[in-house]
Amino acid sequence: MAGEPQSDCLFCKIVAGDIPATIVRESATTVAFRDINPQAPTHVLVIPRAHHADAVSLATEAPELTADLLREAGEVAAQEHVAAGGYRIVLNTGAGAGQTVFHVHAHVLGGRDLTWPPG
Ligand code: IU
Repeated sequence: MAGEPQSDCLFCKIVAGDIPATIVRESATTVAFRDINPQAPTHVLVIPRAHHADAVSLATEAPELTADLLREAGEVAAQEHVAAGGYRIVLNTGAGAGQTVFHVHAHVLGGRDLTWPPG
């Protein structure tokens, strides 16, 4: 069922505390932790505690959590001192776009110049 923990989901395991992660921020509905393969000086993933596969699934199944996710991404940027210089929130959606973990996660990237278009 939408939102239920998935036993084979790595990010559900991070939420449960079964796999370690460097958590930088938590809210009632979200967890934010450092990406293990950072692509910028600040690279934090923000995820809902509930399991939803991607951004569009989240917006369809639990629209209020979509707002939580984006607000927390902004809070992470402020906490990491990258908000003033500009930062990027990335929601890779689908394998063809590079999504490898199918528990929605917002990448918060900052602390360097970010080029456009992304690769
Ligand atoms: P993607 O948008 O699905 O490609 O992003 C998945 C990210 O999860 C990617 O940047 C990985 O480095 C990151 N990640 C992680 O932080 N910890 C993990 O244990 C695993 C992946 I697996």
